[in-house]
Amino acid sequence: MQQPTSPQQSNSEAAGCTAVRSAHRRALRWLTAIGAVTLATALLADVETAEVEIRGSQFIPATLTVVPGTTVRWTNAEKRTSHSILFPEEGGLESERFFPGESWQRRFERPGRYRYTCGPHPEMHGEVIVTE
Ligand SMILES: [Cu+2]
Repeated sequence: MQQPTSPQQSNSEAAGCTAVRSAHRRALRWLTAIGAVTLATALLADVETAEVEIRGSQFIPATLTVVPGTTVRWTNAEKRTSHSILFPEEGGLESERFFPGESWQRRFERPGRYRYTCGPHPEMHGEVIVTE
């Protein structure tokens, strides 16, 4: 076995330095990837969920326009009144009654106009418009 000569030592120091640099590059790639995933998740969350608040026996906003694939979430922001979401034009599809602080959601896949009301309060009206 030969002892390493001094040029070889210098090579291995250079290799060590390269290893540190590539570790930094790997870490940077990871951070970039994590950042991209976080950003994409935030953007998707914005695109995919739309909120309607129920307050004072009104749907706010009463008309909501969304893109296909959006989930609409209705949240009951009343003090003590329960409500439901009823779609009379779809065979009376209706949510359960939900109470203050609770919510109900439905995903809309197909373009169209979805008028709805509230089971116990037929004077309440709202609509979801799903664009093409
Ligand atoms: Cu109601």
